[in-house]
Amino acid sequence: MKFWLSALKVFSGLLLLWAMPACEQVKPPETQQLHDGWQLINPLTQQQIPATVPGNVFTDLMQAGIIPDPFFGTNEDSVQWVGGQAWVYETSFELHPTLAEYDQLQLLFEGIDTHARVFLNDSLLLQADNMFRSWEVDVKQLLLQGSNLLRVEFLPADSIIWLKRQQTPFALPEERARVRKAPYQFGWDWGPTLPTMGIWKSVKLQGWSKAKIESHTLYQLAVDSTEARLVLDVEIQSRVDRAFQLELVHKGRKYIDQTIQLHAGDNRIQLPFKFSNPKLWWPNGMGDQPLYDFEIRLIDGNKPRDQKRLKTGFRQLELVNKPDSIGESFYFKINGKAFFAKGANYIPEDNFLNRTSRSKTRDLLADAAAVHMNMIRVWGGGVYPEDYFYELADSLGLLIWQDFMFACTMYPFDNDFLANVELEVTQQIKRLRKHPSLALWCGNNEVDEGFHNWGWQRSLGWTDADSAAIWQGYLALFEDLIPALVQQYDSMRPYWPSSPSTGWGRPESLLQGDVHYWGVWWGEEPFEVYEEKVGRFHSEYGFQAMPHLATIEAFAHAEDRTIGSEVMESHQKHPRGTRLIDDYMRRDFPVPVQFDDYVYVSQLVQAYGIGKAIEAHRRAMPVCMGTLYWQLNDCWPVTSWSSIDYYGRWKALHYQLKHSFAPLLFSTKTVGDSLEVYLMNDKPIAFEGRLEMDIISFDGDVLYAITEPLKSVKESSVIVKKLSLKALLQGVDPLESVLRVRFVQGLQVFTEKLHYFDAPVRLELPQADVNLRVSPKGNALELTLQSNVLVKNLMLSSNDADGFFEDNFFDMQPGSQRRISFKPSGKRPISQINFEMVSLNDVMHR
Ligand code: BMA
Repeated sequence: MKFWLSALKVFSGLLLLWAMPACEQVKPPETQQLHDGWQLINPLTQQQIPATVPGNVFTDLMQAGIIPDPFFGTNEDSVQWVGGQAWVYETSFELHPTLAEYDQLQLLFEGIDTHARVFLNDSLLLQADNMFRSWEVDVKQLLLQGSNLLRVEFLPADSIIWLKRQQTPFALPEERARVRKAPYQFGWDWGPTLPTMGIWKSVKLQGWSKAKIESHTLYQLAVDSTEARLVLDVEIQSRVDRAFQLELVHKGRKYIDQTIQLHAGDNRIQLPFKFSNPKLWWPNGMGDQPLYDFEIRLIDGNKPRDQKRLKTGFRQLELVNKPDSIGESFYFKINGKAFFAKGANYIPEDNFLNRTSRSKTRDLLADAAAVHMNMIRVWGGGVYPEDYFYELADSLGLLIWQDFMFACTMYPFDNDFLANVELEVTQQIKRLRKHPSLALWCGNNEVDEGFHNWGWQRSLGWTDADSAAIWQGYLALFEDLIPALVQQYDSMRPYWPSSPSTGWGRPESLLQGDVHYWGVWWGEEPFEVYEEKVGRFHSEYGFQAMPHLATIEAFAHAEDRTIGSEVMESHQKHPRGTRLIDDYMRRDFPVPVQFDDYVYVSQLVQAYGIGKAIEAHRRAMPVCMGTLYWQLNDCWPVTSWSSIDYYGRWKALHYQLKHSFAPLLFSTKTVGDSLEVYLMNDKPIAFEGRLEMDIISFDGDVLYAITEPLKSVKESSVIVKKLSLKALLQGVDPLESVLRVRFVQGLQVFTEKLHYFDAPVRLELPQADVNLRVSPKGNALELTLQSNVLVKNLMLSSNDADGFFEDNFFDMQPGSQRRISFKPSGKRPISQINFEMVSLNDVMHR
């Protein structure tokens, strides 16, 4: 039987060979990159300067010394003309001889930003109008032997917006919605207005003959550790009606080896197969991230006509959104296990996207994973990140909540707009669906919330008919078109129309779906409100802090480094930002006079507030099952909600996340006269040991001590101790002492929490005199710190601002010693690195 089968295979292979023209050579596709020799032309002056592709107008003009760095001082204002005029990019190239041999030659632009006409040797090739899609055009007939001229003429987005506005009877909340261009470039409450233009992604010629693989993925129908039931989904463009062989290979073994009949045109082929004993892929903190390499081969005769690699991990992911006794749940389950999502919102890493890189993204995402995050939300006002972003997320175990790029406004809904979005969304789904990290597709950011709560109907003077039409347009886009595309091309992935599902001012927002709780900050409520307003899944909430002092120094001269200066205000994009930071600081912290102290305390305020929110959300598990604060990173140096600034420097908040997101954590809550001690345990195991509670005066006297056995419950949040505050504080001055709660086994401290009885501003912190010794340790430096009294929020800093402290902004207990390792950046000799310290004690005693 076996013999006959293989004989049949050989025979059909021979048949295939015979069916091909005798002289035809089977060559896999090849590409020729067109990144060289570009010139940027100003059509108003005809001035030409060398240009970088991929790139954009601003960075080219900066490189040529024509404009100053828009990130410095108030330069953003003086470069506004750049985004307001037309620009031309031009290069010439010769076709590689090997490419000329292909039947098909296509010019591929992976991304054009945004409105442009592309000419090849004076023929109009295409008119681009969407930054988020790629463009592919047949050019074989247009290419010349010798030199070819490629010219891309850009129009400013504002001129297109203006034209489109003339053709519509009503205004949109943000007119930028009329173009498919990264929303944040038009200015945001953390970002400058720098609408770039340019060829922002790769441009290349690609040659192929007969057939090529257009897209590919593996659908995971059902996965467990004994078997994965999968479907290979491949799209093939063919110029011939002919049989090919399709193979799927992993480690030399063919999982699929099948004859497929292609017809000229687009072909979609779906082939089921099974994979035994897969090692499961888990989010960070829950297990490993094994990834499997597959090769998909399109065989013509017996040679590869095309081949693609696919790296994926096996996991079964589910969004559980079901009515329950409270309202409607919202949580994720992976490989059958419900888990608490911990993470942050991600915005583009730069205004000039050509300056981002795999290594910068790796650092950022590694910093997220290092503080126990397991989920990142790619927010809908930016761009769809590069492939490497998802590859890194796959390998770090960071699940991705992926918004489509729509944010904070209503959108057009004419047929052209919908057709444009359809292409964009289809391309993005096909590009990203193979990643095990991709958890959820979400239609938009705050569009539903905005329509129902932000008063646009009145402020924009919409008639009832306008309003109804705009809402119908919303439904057509987010409840109809986009989910249908997700269903068509990525049916195993959940879709959620809008984040949040309900605006934070409405009571239902805490009972169902996801919520962006902005009562704190936007609503100016005190941080304590975070403890009451706990929803089912917090996909946003946040508080601003100033960036690292060295980051401020990179954009402000010494004389501009004062609170409220013009330069500082141009790097604070929230209209009430400076005042709000000050107001919240005043409530709970001392307000320093010195600028550098103010920067430091602003970071403590943020860490204090967000720490309260995270603990409240985690305490409420399993009613609440996720907390993604706003925002992980910045796109330029600015005062913002980020926990890591533009230069990758950690604010106090990011250090604190190590504790707030730790799998095992104590949290305290005051309810009337009682103090409730919670123990949160995200791990699938129970820990056993002792609970130790001590009240220690700031000078080190132990005023109260109890110890008792303690066993944690796996994957839960439980109250492990309830105490009367009155009894606890007998003979204790609450402003001069701290309660230390520890979970101990033998000499090992599983987790520890310091609970203060009042806000920092009211504590009577003693004068601190921290002793610091520095000694080399391998490539790092080790700092040994010692204090006799309690030190609150000790900040270490160095003249090597890009060096990294293993821990920072921490409290030191009286009589304690800490060793902190410092990893130098390599930017200055180790012998010249020095350190400084400041604590809240110091600020209070100035
Ligand atoms: C959220 C985001 C952003 C904004 C942030 C802070 O709602 O979606 O629009 O930057 O608030 O205001």
